[in-house]
Amino acid sequence: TVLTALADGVLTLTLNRPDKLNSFNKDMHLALHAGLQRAHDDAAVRAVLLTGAGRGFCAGQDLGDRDPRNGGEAPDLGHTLEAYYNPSVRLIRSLAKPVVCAVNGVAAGAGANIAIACDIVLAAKSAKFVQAFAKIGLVPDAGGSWSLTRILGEPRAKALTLTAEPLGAEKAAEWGLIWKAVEDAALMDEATALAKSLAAGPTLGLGLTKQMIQASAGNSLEEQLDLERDCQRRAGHSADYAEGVAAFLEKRKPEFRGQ
Ligand code: LHQ
Repeated sequence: TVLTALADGVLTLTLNRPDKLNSFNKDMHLALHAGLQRAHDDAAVRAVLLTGAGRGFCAGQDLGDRDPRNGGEAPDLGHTLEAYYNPSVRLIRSLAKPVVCAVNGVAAGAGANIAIACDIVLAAKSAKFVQAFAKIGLVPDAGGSWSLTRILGEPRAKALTLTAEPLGAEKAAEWGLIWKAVEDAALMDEATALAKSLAAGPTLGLGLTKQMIQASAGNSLEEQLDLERDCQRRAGHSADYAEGVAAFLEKRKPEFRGQ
């Protein structure tokens, strides 16, 4: 349900239930957790590329998987979030390595919000982001109520989630929700090249940079200045810093080893 491939330091995770627009069932959740956990544990992984197989990126929860019309006790969706969606968001945000997301087609419900949780999001121009929850009587999840509000502000976050109106990739880029909208045919090449170049970067410093930017939302300027001091101290002791400066002075390309 998730294809995994490691090349050039990039762990590519491809959501792979294309006939269901890569909507989540339990297997796909567990496979995504395993892939992201590997990215945490394996030093050979220096960047992650998340994408979807077929014409969609991810349509959120597989609505056929736990059809409430089937009777029995209503499933506890709070448990579904705690056991399956929240760990994915936490694994992406806490990973001290860059996560690139290539949104190859529609991203709906939790699928949209998992994309937005990634560090750099590229989307095919034909892709759409749909906060589909209101259409089925649910509320935004997978961190969407937090990230949409922080990125877009209340007016746009509320309009998107209350109306479930699709947001096209180009508008999403214009609004700053994603990094770039690219021609459909160029998406995978561009996203792979970006992930590769990040994987060849100073991984320790990139990981600290990611954590600092994420921490800033809850910090005062004073706290953030302290955090910058502490992180710069760590980066300043890294082999990649020594290499970066040496390469600059020797007018050559640095060879970062991620340490
Ligand atoms: C699907 C799905 C899908 C199954 C398309 N499931 N088959 C958390 C906690 C626990 C439970 C509940 O949820 C959550 C978080 C959530 O993510 S809630 C939001 C769940 N997602 C949605 O409500 C989105 C539902 N899908 C759609 O609105 C549309 O399919 C979108 C806008 C994604 C794409 O529209 P189209 O491009 O027109 O494609 P389509 O609707 O024709 O879908 C293609 C096929 O994929 C189709 O199957 P079929 O056999 O007819 O070809 C759909 O039934 C299937 N599919 N989404 N979530």
